Amino acid sequence: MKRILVIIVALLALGVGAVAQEGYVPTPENLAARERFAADRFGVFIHWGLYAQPGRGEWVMQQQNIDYREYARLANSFYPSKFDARAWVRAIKAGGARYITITSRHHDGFSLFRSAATPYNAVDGTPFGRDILGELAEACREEGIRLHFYYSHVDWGRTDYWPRGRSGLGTGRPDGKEGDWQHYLDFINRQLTELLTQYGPIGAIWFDGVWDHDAEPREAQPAIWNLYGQYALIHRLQPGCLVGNNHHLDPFPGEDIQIFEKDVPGENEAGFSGTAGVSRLPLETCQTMNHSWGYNITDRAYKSADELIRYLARTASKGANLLLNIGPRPDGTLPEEALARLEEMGKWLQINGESIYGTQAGCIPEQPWGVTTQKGNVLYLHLFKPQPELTLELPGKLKSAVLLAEGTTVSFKQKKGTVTLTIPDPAASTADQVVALTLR
Ligand code: H79
Repeated sequence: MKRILVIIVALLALGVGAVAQEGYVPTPENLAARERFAADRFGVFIHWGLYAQPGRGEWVMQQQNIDYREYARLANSFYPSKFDARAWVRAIKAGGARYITITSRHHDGFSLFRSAATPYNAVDGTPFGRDILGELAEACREEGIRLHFYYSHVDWGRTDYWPRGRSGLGTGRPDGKEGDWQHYLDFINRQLTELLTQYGPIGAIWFDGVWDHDAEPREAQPAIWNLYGQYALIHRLQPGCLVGNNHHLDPFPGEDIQIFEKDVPGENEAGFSGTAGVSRLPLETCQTMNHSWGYNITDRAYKSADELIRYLARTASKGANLLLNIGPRPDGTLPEEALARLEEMGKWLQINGESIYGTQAGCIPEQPWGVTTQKGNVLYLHLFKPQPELTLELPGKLKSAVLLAEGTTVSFKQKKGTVTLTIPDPAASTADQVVALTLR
């Protein structure tokens, strides 16, 4: 196996695209897009595909060792009669999210969009026959919210995906000579071209799956997957499109954002970010609302709206975006539990958004009472529990302090670098009470 990959790597290294993004210098358009992205702070992730039907999450094919030919029959019953892209986008926008990242194709290999590269797609391969991503792109354009595409490097159903990696070994793909890795890489480029030419401006391409070949070292990954070729293609087609890759490694040249899976940057709470440091790129943390990405019919373990609001503040306090997931049902609707949480987050952001959007990591690291974000000379304290009185060391002299929600003045005493605040109405909001401190 190792020898095969080494040969592939050597062959690919000769390819032109393979080195195109080394020494990558982002264009001015790209840098502007990074700034917009970082200012957005909150996006909604959508995991949707054929796997919504069995309702056991997007890894069901691997977990149940479903043969790919049998799994593909799920396309025959893909008919989400209640799918309404505009309703999704409106709910997500009202929830305060500024962008949507949707699975254009997950590890199961089914494409949610019109693709000439494979008939195994929503338009040509299902009775529904509609271009899900096309409808979503139109609704996003109308509602003024950015659209990002998730794209899987792994494919559990294609015979040209060979050598196989660590996952999807029980799905019936032949482990033999039928494989044609170069053909698979060409297929990826064809699909990326479609995604970047069929749907208007795309905010980001979000790759996932490099870890499938993590038996090979980090240095080998760009050539194995033709990452530099893909990144160059994306940047050529849309210079402002950001490239992110959920490989759990330090970023490679050509990547514009760094992704953390179920992990506030620097904490490695899910254990996926083991060897990755926190780079200077814009950061994004993706997280589930319950325990599943794709629709899971029995997963009722939803985090509360308050917890999610605090998680958003915690990611912002580390200078990162939160990409919060929803797994739509097979009928095309978003689960009520998810809608209710979005609504609560939207209400909170309506009032407290100033302390999240366009902010940077706060100069005071996480404390027992909460976290901080900042913008210019304003420092936002996010109080996670009732805090009648609070003493802090500040980097400058305090000019004024107010409760962001009510606009109520917070009285304070200042002496030599420390300030003591008296919160007039502690825990008016149970989720996160924000105090805005204006410094001189
Ligand atoms: O799309 C969602 C998931 O389906 C996908 N990423 C999110 C956003 C994902 N699921 N799991 N992972 C990513 C992490 C991969 C876990 C692994 Fe392994 C552990 C890869 C290598 C070790 C499982 C066990 C696969 C091979 C061995």
